[in-house]
Amino acid sequence: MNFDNLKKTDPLCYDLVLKEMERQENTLELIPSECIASLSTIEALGTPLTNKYSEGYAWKRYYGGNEYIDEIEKLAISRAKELFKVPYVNVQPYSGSPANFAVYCATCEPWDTIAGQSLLDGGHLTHGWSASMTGKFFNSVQYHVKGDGYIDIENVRKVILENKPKLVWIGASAYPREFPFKEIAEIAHQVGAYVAADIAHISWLVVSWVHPSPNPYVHIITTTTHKTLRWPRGGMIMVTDLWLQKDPDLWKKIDKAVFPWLQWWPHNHQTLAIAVALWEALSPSFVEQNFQIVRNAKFLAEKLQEKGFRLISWGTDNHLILLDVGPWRGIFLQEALDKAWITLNKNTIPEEPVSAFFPSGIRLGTPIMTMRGMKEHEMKKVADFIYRVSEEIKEFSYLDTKEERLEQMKKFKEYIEKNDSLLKIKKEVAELCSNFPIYR
Ligand code: DSN
Repeated sequence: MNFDNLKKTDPLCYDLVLKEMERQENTLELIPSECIASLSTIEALGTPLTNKYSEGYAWKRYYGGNEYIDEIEKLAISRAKELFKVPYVNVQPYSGSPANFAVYCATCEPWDTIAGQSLLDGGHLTHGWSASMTGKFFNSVQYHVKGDGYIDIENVRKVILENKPKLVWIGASAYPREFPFKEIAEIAHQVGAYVAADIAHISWLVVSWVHPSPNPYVHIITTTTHKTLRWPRGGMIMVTDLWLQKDPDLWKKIDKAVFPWLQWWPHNHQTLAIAVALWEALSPSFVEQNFQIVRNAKFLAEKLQEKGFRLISWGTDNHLILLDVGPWRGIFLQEALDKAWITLNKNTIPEEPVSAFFPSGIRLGTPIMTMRGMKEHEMKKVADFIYRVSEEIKEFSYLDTKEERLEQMKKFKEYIEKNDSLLKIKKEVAELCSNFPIYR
């Protein structure tokens, strides 16, 4: 990759890009929602398609000069229909959150009741959590997982039958198990709710048939495009045959919700990159890689368990693993691992004893490592790195008073800054990464 023009025009930004690329190369990236966009999609993102305004949909634009943009958007739509086996797709949402908000606009009136999995139990902000406007503009009721980490179907039944939501979300950001699409949708259908599956984290599993598809049970499917699909950033909304059976015209509401209710101008360079990524995803190597992501996650989970870590739900069915590391330890581990160039995120666990800001868990996943070519042999090393970092900071744990905790955090930061073992692990991590370059 070269950025000669950027280098000439803005050396400061050029330098920051190089630094970030170097960071990505040398880091073991375990955040399960991140991926490596392919070089072709990155090239597509850098095309002059970004110059064009295209208010509206293909062949119905307000501005002229959109004949090629129309072709591109149509191509993205037809490839998405083929990949996801759905009759209707909108590829214009800027990302997952705007896509989800468009679903609310298409199906609900303000203050209608909606239901989703609680954020603290692995759910997503946009499924009605109070920190998002979806939890303020709607009467949000939340369902939970059980102490063992699996979705509590009896709780789902109670929440839905008692509150009769207009819209029910199925999907989450930190759920290591298969989603019970059928069970939740059957309950939601009893109260006549719209059912939306947000498959952002697992869309690649669904299209590779590694996870059962929600298509037969739900009306709407949303996804981001930049997680394990290996695509550029963006969002999509799909309508299934089930919805078309219910109301053949309802897809028009989705289109209307995206444009003109919420967004105006599609990001054409992004649409192009999505079209290219869809083309790549229709190839068999895409499916094989997805199987390896799951194999790596299961193997890594096993190795972490052998090292004595407590896994939520005792394992994983997908690309992510949730570890219960103890109160406040989520933040300590995230920061110490960062020093060793291992990146993951702190996360709440089921029945979280502290809070989302100082949670008791960490969330990690295998997509990027697998995309770099790492397999089971490397997963064993990764488990070992995490264990060694955890041992290095084992004296830091939750303290009773706020003053004690603040004092301890200060000491912790000084400690990890000067820790030689973390530095040694960082060198080993960089060496491992150097054998698996991101863009070969
Ligand atoms: N915040 C994203 C994640 O990391 O899972 C979901 O939107």
